[in-house]
Amino acid sequence: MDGGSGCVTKKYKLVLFGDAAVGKTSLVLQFVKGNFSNEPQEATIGVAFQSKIVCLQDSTVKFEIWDTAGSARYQGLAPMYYRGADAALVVFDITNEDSFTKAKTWICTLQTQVKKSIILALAGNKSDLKYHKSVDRQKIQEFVEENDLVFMETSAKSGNNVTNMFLSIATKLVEKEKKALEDQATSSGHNTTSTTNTSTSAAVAADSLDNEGDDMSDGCCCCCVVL
Ligand SMILES: Nc1nc2c(ncn2[C@@H]2O[C@H](COP(=O)(O)OP(=O)(O)O)[C@@H](O)[C@H]2O)c(=O)[nH]1
Ligand SMILES: [Mg+2]
Repeated sequence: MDGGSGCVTKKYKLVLFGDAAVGKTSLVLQFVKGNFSNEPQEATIGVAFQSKIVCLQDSTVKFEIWDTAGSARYQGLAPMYYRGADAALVVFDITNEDSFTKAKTWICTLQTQVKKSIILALAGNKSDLKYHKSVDRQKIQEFVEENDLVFMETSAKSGNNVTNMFLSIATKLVEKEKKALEDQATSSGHNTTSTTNTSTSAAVAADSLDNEGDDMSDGCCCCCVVL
């Protein structure tokens, strides 16, 4: 869609997975609304939906964010949510080894069950609790490299790396789509002049479905974030 600004908006489905209480809902709320609550978030029932627009230099990405419930009770529903996903963000709590083990299982499931082109990202959340860290960084790093993941330590509480994480995923999605189009053009014998440069500077605009009076669904950027 071109909202008259020359920006073409691409929609991508992004699904969050991970153990209960690792901070999935808090990360989404921090990203979409800039809010954090120390109170436990109301346990997600099945899935919660949010959306947000992210403007890169030469394209605009609309994330349709599916925040799934971490509890075992809802895990049978997972295929319904990851089917057709363009990106998955698996979250663990850096102070909780079991949640890292669970995150590895999620990554493995997604690699085997979901389309090959999916972007997989891993967030080690609660980085503000640095004195409580228990998951070994070396182990995380090895896992990230072996599986070619986007990885960041994040804090939904302080906001650390929250926007960066989503912008990195957006950038990867756009790059991947451009490459696929170029490959297609090459294989059909056409020349393409489209650029593969993706911005390192980006801007974001909130498009939460329940943002009161926020009518930015086709809008571009309100503030700049440098990756
Ligand atoms: N210290 C700290 N607490 C967090 C962070 N993210 C979430 N929490 C807390 O962890 C609990 C579970 O968060 P929630 O978003 O509901 O987790 P979810 O079950 O994975 O969606 C809540 O009490 C949050 O306030 C974080 O980055 N740092
Ligand atoms: Mg939740």
